[in-house]
Amino acid sequence: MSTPVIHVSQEVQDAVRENRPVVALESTIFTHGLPRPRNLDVALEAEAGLRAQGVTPATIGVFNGVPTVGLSTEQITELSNTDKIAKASLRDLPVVRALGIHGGTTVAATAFLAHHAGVKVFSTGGLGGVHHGASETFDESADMTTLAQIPILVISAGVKSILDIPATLERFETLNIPVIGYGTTKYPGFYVTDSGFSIGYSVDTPEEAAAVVNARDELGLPQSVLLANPVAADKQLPPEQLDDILTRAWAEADKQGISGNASTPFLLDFIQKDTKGLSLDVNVEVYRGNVALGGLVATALTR
Ligand code: PSU
Ligand code: MN
Repeated sequence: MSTPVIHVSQEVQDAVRENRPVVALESTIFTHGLPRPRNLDVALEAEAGLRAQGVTPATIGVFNGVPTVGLSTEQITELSNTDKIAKASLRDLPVVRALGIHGGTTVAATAFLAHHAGVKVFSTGGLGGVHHGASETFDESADMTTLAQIPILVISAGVKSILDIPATLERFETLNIPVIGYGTTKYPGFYVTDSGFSIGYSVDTPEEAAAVVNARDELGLPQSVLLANPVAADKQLPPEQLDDILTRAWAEADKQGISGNASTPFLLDFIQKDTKGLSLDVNVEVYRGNVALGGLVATALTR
């Protein structure tokens, strides 16, 4: 028997086959998005939270070149402590595979691998999107174009506040990717409850979200459904503070010539330092909420 190129853990295989709820989780959030040692705590807490809901977690990443759906605790621990680990988006998978190295998978790569394993729900923090100045730099996350081709449900708190949000929403429209708010038609702004931009639809229950996913599948449409779950208003970053921080973060990135896939980690790190860790608490809170909602929708989808 040959070893499959993509490794799906036995636990995830069993849960998918038996129609039990599974939620996919990305690894870039703990390999690049969050500082040590909090990154590992957050990754393991997300898994524990899902298990407490009766949901199987499928943390996804690349371990020694093997794209893996359902990393073990030991593997998550090693990835979260690896210096200069690759940030693996979809285009990087063949490279990290061939080189046999570790990689933290972005939303794009995670969605691809989750769908390959038959997992229908994927919870993350913030999606990649259109960066400011993209009309000149062309810096648009492959998350968007990938999600246009992968039929999965992605739960996020919107796109990261560091992005050009209206441009990102326009791209989602062009790419036929539905964006639905959870209990709101105000598009969340990751660190803040309301980005200031509106979206067309909202659902109020996990069952309604599951119904949208089922309708997408019945129609045979190939794209992801995006469920945008806002952080609670009393847990958000003070909105008036955010605008000022973002202006300085962009200016600093410009000054240091940061570009490409280094932009997101740089900007997130700048905001973390500037808010003395407060943005980190919000980031973790946002993620927690999305993981819990993912568990509820995955459960609703099994009924
Ligand atoms: N949200 C966070 N931290 C992160 C990311 C999102 O709070 O590190 C990651 C996700 O994995 C997302 C990626 O897919 O950033 C987007 O990177 P880029 O813009 O280079 O495509
Ligand atoms: Mn980019």
